[in-house]
Amino acid sequence: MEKTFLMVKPDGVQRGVIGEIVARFEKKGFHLAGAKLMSISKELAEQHYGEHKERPFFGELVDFITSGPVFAMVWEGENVISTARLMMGATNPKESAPGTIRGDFAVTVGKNIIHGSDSPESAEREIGLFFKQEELVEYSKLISEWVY
Ligand code: RTP
Ligand code: MG
Repeated sequence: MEKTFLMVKPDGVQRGVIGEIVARFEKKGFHLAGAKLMSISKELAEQHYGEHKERPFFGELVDFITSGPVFAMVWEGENVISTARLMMGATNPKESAPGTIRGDFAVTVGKNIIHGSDSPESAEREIGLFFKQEELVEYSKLISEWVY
């Protein structure tokens, strides 16, 4: 089953929306396969956002993502990578539709509440950066039968 890496960013943790965000993915029918509240080191932040190294906002992005605890998660389900991105909404909350997480909870691109992997390759890479294999659980077929 497909897996993705999602993370409530420091702004989402401080604003108390972890539960609301988890609830949206649970209600959708996805399964939580791992989760932890953690601090991100500068090194991990630079690796995680490595693709943006040359962008003018890189320093700000690293400072922000290391500015407080984050809630890191692995979710699984059919098409969970692209569907989670739809549920998150556009990167810039000015453009994210109401009903999406960023559309409902965020105002600016620098504080946009949630991260989600954007492809199967980044999902695999990011899950590996944040979680050890033994921190993830497998769901039984019995549970999945109520969704698929
Ligand atoms: P994320 O990686 O955090 O899930 O966000 P994303 O895929 O929707 O957007 P991405 O292009 O990967 O950008 C990563 C994060 O960088 C910040 N950003 N700031 N100041 C700016 O113009 C700007 N552009 C992007 C955002 O916080 C974005 O989530
Ligand atoms: Mg991204």
